[in-house]
Amino acid sequence: MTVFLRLALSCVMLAGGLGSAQASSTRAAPATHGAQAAPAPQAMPGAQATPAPQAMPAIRAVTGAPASAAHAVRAPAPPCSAPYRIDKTLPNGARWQLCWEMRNIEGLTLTKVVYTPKGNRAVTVLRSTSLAQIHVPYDSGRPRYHDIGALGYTAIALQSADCPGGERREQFVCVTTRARGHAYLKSDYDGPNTSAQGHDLVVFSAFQVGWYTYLVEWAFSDDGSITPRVGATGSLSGFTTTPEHGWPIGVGARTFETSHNHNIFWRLDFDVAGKADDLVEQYDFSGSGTAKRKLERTAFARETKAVNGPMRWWRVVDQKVRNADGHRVSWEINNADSSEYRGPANEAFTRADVYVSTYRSCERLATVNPSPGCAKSVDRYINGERVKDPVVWVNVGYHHVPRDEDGDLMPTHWQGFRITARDVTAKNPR
Ligand SMILES: [Cu+2]
Repeated sequence: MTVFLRLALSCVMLAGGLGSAQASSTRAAPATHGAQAAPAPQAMPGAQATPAPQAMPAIRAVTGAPASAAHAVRAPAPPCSAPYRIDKTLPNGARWQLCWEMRNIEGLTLTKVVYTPKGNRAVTVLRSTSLAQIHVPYDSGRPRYHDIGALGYTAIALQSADCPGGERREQFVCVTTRARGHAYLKSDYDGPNTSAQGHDLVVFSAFQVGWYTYLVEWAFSDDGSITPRVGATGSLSGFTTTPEHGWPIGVGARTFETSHNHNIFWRLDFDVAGKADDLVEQYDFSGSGTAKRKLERTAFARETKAVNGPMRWWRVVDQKVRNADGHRVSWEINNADSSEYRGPANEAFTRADVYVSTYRSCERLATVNPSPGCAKSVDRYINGERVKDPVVWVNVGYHHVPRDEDGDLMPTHWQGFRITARDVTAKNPR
């Protein structure tokens, strides 16, 4: 039954005219590095998106708004039409506003993300965010997939049970709310405890890429934080190898399922408190092995790549807009949960965990970038230019060593990172 469904899916995709790009990403054959063909050009943020001629009927492009509307600090209704507009006030009074669209190449893309803490002004956070690649190299050296080339075409129509408590938008997107545990709890010597439960606005889509189902999700929390993450489920690909590259799956130790990495790249075009004056900074705390720790700040005025390190984090700060305490408004980026995969020399894009480039509309994917006349991978975007409008690329790896429990259906394995409000409000806006 499942085999039939997969074959049917492949047939539908090929009938959609996707040709070699889709054949690569459905894993009909091992993709050679950089071999994926580019689908039709797609509109970029702020422009009118037009459906590609060969688009399947189920995939919709979204009408955008004039670019000038994207950078207002104060936030009226997001400039997108009703099915593509998300405007949610969570139980504690925090409000998130954004637009979504399903792009042929990147898949689910969120734009014009605005946060309004309870009792405070609205503040822009992101001009757009989407996945930029899912690189899947196997421990035996082959295959080495680049699963994003035409992700939008692989979107799965969600059923009611797939979107619990939420609303489905245009079949492919679920918008829902989830409890996230204690927002805070404090005891009081004389009286009852003070506590509250927190909530997330969650926006996700699911994509069928070969045997894998990828859940692509962003959670917008009522404390101003954002958690982008991807869950891989569906089925294992079934590649077998020798014992040093895999793990025995099934009875005895006759077949070894190949271990592999999922190196997922996100592209985040930040507009913190408006488009202007954004700067990316790196923070380190030296003094390991001693009793003290000393704060060290590094400003990324020019395009830079960076690797993870103990206690290291980054932030995108608006150098002019301040909160009521006079502190600059920023969002912090924490990428502490990565396997930090480093590939061979011809996969230089795996050699860093965070890249900061200045905005260029043609720089869309972290590898096999489809834009004509543009560099092909994120490591090549970094060439020392002054960063006027920062785009942050976050690379999060997960090393998947198969286990018996992965036998169908495969339990979802999640990977992602955190973006936290830092000095957006002068105190907890609870
Ligand atoms: Cu896996």
